[in-house]
Amino acid sequence: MNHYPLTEDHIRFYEKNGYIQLDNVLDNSEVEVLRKALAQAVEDKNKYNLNLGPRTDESYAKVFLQMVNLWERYPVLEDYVHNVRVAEIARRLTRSKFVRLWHDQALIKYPKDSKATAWHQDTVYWPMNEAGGLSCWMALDDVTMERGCMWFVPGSHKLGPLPPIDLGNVSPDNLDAVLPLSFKGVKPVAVELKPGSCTFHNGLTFHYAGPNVTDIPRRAMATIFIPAGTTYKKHTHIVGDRGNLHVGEEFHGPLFPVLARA
Ligand SMILES: O=C(O)CCC(=O)C(=O)O
Repeated sequence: MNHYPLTEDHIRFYEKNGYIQLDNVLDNSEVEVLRKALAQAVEDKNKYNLNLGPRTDESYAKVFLQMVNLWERYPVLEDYVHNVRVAEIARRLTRSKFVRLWHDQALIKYPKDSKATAWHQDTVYWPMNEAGGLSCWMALDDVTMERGCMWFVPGSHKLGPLPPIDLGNVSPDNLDAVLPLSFKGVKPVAVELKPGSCTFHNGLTFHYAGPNVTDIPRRAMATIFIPAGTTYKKHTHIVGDRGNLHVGEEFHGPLFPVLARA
């Protein structure tokens, strides 16, 4: 497996802005494998109750189809979470000895009756004492603004954790409602991606995705990584309370495998 040519400048950009765009991380054949696996998961979603949307809130279903921990069911997606080229980027961006998997998720924003993903930080929904977790959001389609690309507020990870937002019940575009005054002048950045290109974002960085107003679905496969030293805190989360961890204990065990190590 050849490593992605990540430079010290990339790492510094990530540290300063809380996100980074990296192009051509996967090639066409790797993207095609993921598309096929997602198509299978979509077909299986009722059989295995994979879609988190209806389980949380009806309005959520228009935001996206969200299927988590697919790596446990589909060997091809297990291979993908272990893709060292991707995981090694996460390890180096966090300057960590190793990174573990927190969970994966397929995020498919269907066209037409589509809602935006509201501005939010991720970390505030996660059962962890430390910040530092980050997501790789891999585009499997041409993801333009019209198709619901991701937007980030540069530097907003430096705000630290703010009170969580009720994602089903907010006006999704209202960035002013979620950012403190000190950030009012900071312009969000839209990141359009080609298939196989991705963003990595810090779990504290405010991000958003617009509705999909095109005719085809927007498919993304996200992997969430946690750096060495991340410890467990009791907190309700969509993936459930997994791994029998004690409060304050470092994440470990087969549900949170190490994916890259220095
Ligand atoms: O895919 C989206 O619309 C939003 C994804 C997101 O919030 C995330 O990956 O943290």
